[in-house]
Amino acid sequence: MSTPHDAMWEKLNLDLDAHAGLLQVLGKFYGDIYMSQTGRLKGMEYLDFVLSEVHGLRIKELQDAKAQGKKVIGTFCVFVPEEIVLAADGVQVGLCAGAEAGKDAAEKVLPRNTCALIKSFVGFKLSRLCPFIESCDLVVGETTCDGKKKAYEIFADYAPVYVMEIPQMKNACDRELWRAEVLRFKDKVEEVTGKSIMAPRLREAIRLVNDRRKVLQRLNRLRAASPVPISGRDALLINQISFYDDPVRFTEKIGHLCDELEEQVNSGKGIVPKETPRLMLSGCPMAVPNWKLPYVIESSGAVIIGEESCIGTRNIRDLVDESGESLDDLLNAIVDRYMRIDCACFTPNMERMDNIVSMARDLKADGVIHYGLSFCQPYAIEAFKVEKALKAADIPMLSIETDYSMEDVEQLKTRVEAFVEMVR
Ligand code: BJ8
Repeated sequence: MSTPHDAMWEKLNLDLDAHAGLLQVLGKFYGDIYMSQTGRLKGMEYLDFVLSEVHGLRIKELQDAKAQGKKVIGTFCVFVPEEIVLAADGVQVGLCAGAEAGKDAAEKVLPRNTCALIKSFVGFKLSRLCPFIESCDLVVGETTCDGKKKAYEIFADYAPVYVMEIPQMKNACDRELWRAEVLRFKDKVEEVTGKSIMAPRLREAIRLVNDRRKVLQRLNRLRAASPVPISGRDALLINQISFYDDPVRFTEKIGHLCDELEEQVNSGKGIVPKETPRLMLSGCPMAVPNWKLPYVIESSGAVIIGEESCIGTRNIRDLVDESGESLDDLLNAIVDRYMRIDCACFTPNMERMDNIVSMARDLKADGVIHYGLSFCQPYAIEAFKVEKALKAADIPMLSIETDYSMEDVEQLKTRVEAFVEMVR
């Protein structure tokens, strides 16, 4: 069936048949997981619309921006400072992919035992399925885990790739390395966009990204209420869309949604009964359309009340200091804020343990489900320390490793149901 966006997708060199198949599967999946929920907030209609047009109207907006001379910069990691891209009048989009489509193509150039997230973005590119990747003037990788680091070498044969070096420790010399990388990135962004980054624009960009973080912080605070006012699936979707949508519009829409949520909380209304077990997710990021585990959890009699992940709290916990006068002050504030990210790629990474325990307590979680993508060593190994920290705080944890396939859904359901019964 043809759509109004076919000509645009053809121009972007997508494989139209395979892409139509992907959209069809995605639509069905979304219907089953999202539209089957009852009592959703009115504000979620905006998110439903954005998702339905994620490859359509949003891509058209990117093409329009490009026609006006703006550059589109794609990223895979929350370490890439969006403030710098926005200050150079660019548009930043998240490229992490959460679907299996393209897996066969990816496995021709990557080992099979590579994490699903990496296979997904490589597969999307090789199979010409992602209009975001095809819209990018620059794709920014980073040296976080070994899998990603080496995959970018392969990805670079197909797209304009630039890689940022991320320190693995947090000593003074690591901060220096990171500062040098932020400055090198600024130079690269200036080269690609043809714009010089000045203090006033950078301050404005810092405020804009902070405002988006603040509205998501507000959403998280509202989720601490009992009964829980919004499903974990909907909250995850909001976080996922924050990586694609126009930041100003997104912040405004989520602000309205939070107003609605606040009314629900004040009137004691919830999406589920008060006694429903409250679970927190922790671990690897869940990129669109990776909704499998949240669906399994919320159809097993529990509700998700927070995500300790990069598509969740890790991306919004810390703000950049806006008070700097000079360009140097502002860049240093960016360096310091991003150095606080507690990704499992760091060693040691004790602040993550502290953050998980305090988040679980603040949200009054009855238990934590640690989610690791199969073959992700940083998170799989760190799961043992997370369990120990939670045990000391008397919070039960279930560790799950899975990928994007649907083969293990029944098995996951059995394990999650048993855990829900245990914490109930
Ligand atoms: S800051 S979590 S977004 S690196 S799941 S590809 S770690 S093998 S995604 Fe991440 Fe940045 Fe860290 Fe966040 Fe590797 Fe693990 Fe795969 Fe991963």
